[in-house]
Amino acid sequence: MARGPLVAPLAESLVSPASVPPVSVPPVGVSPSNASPSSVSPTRPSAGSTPDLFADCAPAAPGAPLALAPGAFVLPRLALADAPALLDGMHGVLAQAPLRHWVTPGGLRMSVAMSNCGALGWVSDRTGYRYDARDPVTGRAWPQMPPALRELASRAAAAAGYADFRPDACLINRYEPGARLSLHQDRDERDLDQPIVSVSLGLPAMFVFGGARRSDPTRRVPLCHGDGVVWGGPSRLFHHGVLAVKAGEHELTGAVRFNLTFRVAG
Ligand code: MD3
Ligand code: FE
Repeated sequence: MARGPLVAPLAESLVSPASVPPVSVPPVGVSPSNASPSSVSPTRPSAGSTPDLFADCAPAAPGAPLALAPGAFVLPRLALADAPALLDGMHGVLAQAPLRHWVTPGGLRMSVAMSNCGALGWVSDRTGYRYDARDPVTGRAWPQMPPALRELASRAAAAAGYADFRPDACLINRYEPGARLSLHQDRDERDLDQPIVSVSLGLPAMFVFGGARRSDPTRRVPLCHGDGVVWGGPSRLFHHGVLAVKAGEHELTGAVRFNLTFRVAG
């Protein structure tokens, strides 16, 4: 992914391709893929307010898919029942490929700690961002993607209309309190017609979601423990980020938030 600079540029410089192919399979069981943002639900108006993320996350059961933007669907609490198995699988990966703070090409240490599983992993250093078959820290191939993770990703993609999602990369992000991800696009994957699936676990976070241009207006969407999101079609290249995670305690993850993103990278 081509992460944006940690300090936003003064002028708009990034513009996505003029046309992004629409998703090839229309989402089933959800609003039309061109649903307007107003079909997004019950996020409270965030401008000027101090959202209580824990209150936003109160419904502790899976809910109907919400159209977030063209091609983007939130799957509320999709992974709730599978969360313990997902965390088990993730911790197995982290025992082989420990979390680390990458350095950006600009020389800044990322506040989010990362690792990967699957054939390819997202890495960053002073030379740039890339997908790599090896973990630069251990020199070994990334651990295999645990079946529980792969299956959840495929179930999420299917729920948003993508029938044969076969990710070859899973990026593991760990947010300690204060960690954040500045506005960026994910565009280092080879086939941008393939969606990205994300699963959030543990502490809640406020996700920031913009548009094709860095200067487009943004909206805030709380992401809760167990939430799945699928980003495809026109929204695949939309700018997005995560506000600083607030301190808290989650019964399964303790004082941190994890986010898993599943990608077809190679
Ligand atoms: C929208 N991670 O790893 S997941 C990332 O919560 C990343 O850790 C965030 O952004 C996190 O690159 C957000 C949601 C997400 C992932 C990929 C996207 C949203 C996206 C790609 C395109 C558009
Ligand atoms: Fe991203």
